[in-house]
Amino acid sequence: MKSEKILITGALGQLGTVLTNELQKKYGINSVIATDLRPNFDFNGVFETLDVTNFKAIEECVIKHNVTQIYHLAAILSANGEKNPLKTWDINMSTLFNVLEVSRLCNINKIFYPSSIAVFGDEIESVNTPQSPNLTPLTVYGMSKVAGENWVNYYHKRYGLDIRSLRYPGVIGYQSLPGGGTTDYAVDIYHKAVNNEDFECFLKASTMLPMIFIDDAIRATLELMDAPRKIISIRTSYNLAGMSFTPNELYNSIRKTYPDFKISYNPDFRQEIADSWPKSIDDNTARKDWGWKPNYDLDSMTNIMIQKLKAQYHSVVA
Ligand code: NAD
Ligand code: AKB
Repeated sequence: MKSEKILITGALGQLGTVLTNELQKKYGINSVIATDLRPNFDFNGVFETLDVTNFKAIEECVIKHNVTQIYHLAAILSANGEKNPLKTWDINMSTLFNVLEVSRLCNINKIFYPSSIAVFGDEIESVNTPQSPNLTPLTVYGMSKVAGENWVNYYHKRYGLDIRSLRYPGVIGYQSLPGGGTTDYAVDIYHKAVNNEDFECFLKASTMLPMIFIDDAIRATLELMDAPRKIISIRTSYNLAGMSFTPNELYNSIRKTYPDFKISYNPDFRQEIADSWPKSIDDNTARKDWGWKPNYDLDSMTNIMIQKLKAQYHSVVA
């Protein structure tokens, strides 16, 4: 067990729920300070209600708990972000600035900042999108992540902060629900299938997007954070790939277990966002630098998703 004290922002979100649990296993339940805007009175471990737009509140929390590492997950995602672009920019940027400044002033050892495939826009090669093309995102969320990547790089170069970052694809997991993104359909569809309900998809059947199973996403995060400092060659954010599929391919994978499952397509504003994102990602730099390799493909993910959700909804032992 290492003597680190880890602060997580946005800990009640889709990724935070699972990452908090893994960090508790790795560092000990009392070494992880989970925080979120919303309170959680049943939390298993140390929890503080914390609004990351409040600089003083973060600073006090870091000092109170002798925090040595910060995982800054709090953000507004792509689809929700488009509903109020200026507010999204404000929240995504001010929370990052606060975390960066507190980290600098309080000598935080390591920081994790999640970026996204949303940094890419309409000037990319959409198949095997490389690490460093022109970044011209079409969403305010993507713009905030591009700016965030550059600020993270700046704080590393200017102040020596050890900040590490991944451009996650759409994350798919059974433990928590997604929080307003364009890739959310790929989680929602499993919940419908397991409950024997029809599914209406907000993207077209042929929309190919990069995705990753939650176990791979969390393992990538921990592997990146454990890698020796000197091998980290990317200080903006690493491309990361898991798998790529369309709604139709996902539907067919689920139908291997639920042959009567029905899907219909009713694309909305999220179609335009998805069309501006890559179909697949070249993550060779992550593979070369710190040995990244995903373990899950579409069918292996589908098997686990169905098994775990069945257990949750129908109390079958998984
Ligand atoms: P989520 O929306 O599920 O959770 C975000 C959490 O942040 C929520 O619990 C929310 O209450 C909290 N939050 C929002 N504003 C806050 C504030 N001012 N102070 C404190 N907490 C606040 O998001 P997620 O899917 O868990 O994503 C976590 C991070 O990973 C985000 O930065 C996101 O951009 C990034 N990411 C996620 C995905 C994905 O598919 N889930 C993909 C790429 C990148
Ligand atoms: C979203 O769809 O906004 C997120 C992401 C890929 O960043 N899941």
